[in-house]
Formats: sequence, C-alpha cells, structure tokens
Amino acid sequence: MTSLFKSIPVRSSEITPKDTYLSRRDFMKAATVATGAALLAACAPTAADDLQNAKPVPTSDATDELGNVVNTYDDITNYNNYYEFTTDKSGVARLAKNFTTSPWTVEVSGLVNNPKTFGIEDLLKDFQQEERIYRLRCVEAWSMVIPWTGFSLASLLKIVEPTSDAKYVRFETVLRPEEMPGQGNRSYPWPYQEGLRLDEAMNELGFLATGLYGEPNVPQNGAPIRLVVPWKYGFKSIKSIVKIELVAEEPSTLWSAIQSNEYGFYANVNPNVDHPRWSQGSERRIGELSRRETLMFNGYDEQVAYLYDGMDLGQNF
Ligand SMILES: Nc1nc2c(c(=O)[nH]1)N[C@H]1C(S)=C(S)[C@@H](COP(=O)(O)O)O[C@H]1N2
Ligand SMILES: [Mo]
Repeated sequence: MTSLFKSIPVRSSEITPKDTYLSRRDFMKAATVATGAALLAACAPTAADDLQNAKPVPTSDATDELGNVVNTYDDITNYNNYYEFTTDKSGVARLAKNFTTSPWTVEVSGLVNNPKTFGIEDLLKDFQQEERIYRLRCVEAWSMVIPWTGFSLASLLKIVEPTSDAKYVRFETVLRPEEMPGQGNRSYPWPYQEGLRLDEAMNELGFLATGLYGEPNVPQNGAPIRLVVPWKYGFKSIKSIVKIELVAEEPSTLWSAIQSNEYGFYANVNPNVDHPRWSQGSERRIGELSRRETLMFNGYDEQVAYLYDGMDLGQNF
C-alpha cells in the first residue's frame, strides 16, 4: 500500500486573522457602526457598548488549491445542516445561538493503549492549530468552500495509540435535548453517530475543526469541535463531538441506520454513483448561478484513492 500521508492540497497561507478578511466594503460598514456607537455613547452607554462589540462580518477572496474562492462567512454560518436543532437550514443559526460549548470534553477511548478525556482547551493548546481550505459537498448536491482552523485527526489518534484490534473509529455528537430541540424528534436515533475505517481516519486530510474564518467555531457549524472529511459527503463530518471510540467492527451511523439504501457507510463523493432519488453528477455551489460538475472524491482523489484500491464503489457507496 502507498504511504498513508499524502501531500495536503491546501494553501494555508491564504488564511489570515480576522482583520485581514475585512474587505473595504465591510470595513466601511464597521466604520459606520463605530460612528453610530460614538453618537449613542453620550446618552446610552450600554447600547453603545453592544454596538462597539458588534463584530463586522469577515470576508475573504482566499481560494482552495483548485482556485475556488471561499464562500462568505455569512453563507457558511447561515446555511447549515444540523438536525439536532432543526431540519430548516436557514433556521439552525438562530436556534443554536445559545448552545453551551464550554465546558466541553472529548473522550477518546475503546481499543487504545492510552485512553484519555481531553478538555477543549487542551485540544486547542496541545495540538498545533492550522488552517485548511476545504470543499464541502453535501449529499443533497449543494457545496461550499470553507476556511477551517483545527488539527489533523491522525495527530489525535496517534496520541491514544490504537491497538492492533482497532479497525474503525466511531464518533458521537453530544446528547442534550434540553438545548437541542431537534433531539425531541424521535424519528432519528440520537445521538448522531458517524464512523470511518481506521486507515481513512489516519489519512492526513481528516481534520478536527475548532474554528472558521480565523474565528472560534460557532454553534451552527459544530462548535466547539467537529470532524471534517472533505472527500466524503457532508453528513460524515459530524458536529459537536463528545466521544471518539476505536472499535473492531464497522460502527452504525445515523444516516445508514435510517436509510441504508440511500446513505452508506463509505459515502465517498462520487459523480458516477447516483443517489436513488437524484443525480450526484453535478452540484450547486452556494453563491453561484450555474451548476458545477462534481469531482471524484470531491477533487481529493490523489490523496485518498489508494484507500479504496480494489473496492467496488458502487456496492460500497
Ligand atoms: N451532529 C450532526 N453533524 C452533522 C449534521 C447533523 O445534522 N448533525 N449534518 C451533516 C451534514 S448533512 C452536513 S452537509 C454538514 C454541514 O456542515 P455545515 O453546516 O458546517 O456546513 O454537517 C454534517 N454534520
Ligand atoms: Mo449534508
């Protein structure tokens, strides 16, 4: 088998702290807010404080390695799939606004020599945070380009030392129905679970995202920590993770438990294998008018195709 670690097709230098994301137009908006705050300050100090703390919306013309410009912060944070809150993509941001992301721990356990529960602050401090621009292709045939910050999944797995019996990695989202109204919907087997084969999980593209656009992650995008597996359909990129378990058998996943004929365990982006109800040959990039061709493995074939040598991807969809 070829090396597990292929070169990473990202241009991390493109990602810069929030201030440099500000376009001139947004800078002007921010300046207007500041002026308003100054005017208000004379009579209403608290309102002025709120306005001064209001963050301008970051924007960027950074691109991925294929030249795709990143989506706007506004698109990325207001068009979401997060069924624990709602199935309405434009409603997630509002419902998730007050979701508690601190304190937060991630238990890494199962078939490992060094099981460990990490506080989110340890994950931010002990793992070198880097920036990666990744394409996200939802199984529903829309897509975005997202500048994440975080660290490689492989680097975390190496610390806990999977045993030779470990063949798969299972991920679990927090179960907190009192804060997540969608978890009251009994048609779904909560908590959300996902899984990867261990060798897939060790591929250097696998990423645990803690931030977005140089800012800490926001609840609607899976704060404080979510998986990003850019060569697979978006539903594999599980949000708000509290548990990562090394196991011997292929784990059950939320979407294949509900509809195994439509959502398989592998879920690799593949323009040649259609969803039973729609074509996967093209996609709608949020913010664009015409459709784009969908790329094999979402354009990451050089990095990941070796993982599926000899597999029938029509059967293992
Ligand atoms: N826990 C959890 N993770 C989830 C989902 C979800 O409903 N719950 N939706 C998935 C789907 S279908 C997609 S396309 C991506 C969307 O990520 P984004 O909203 O950050 O763009 O999150 C994935 N992770
Ligand atoms: Mo999705």
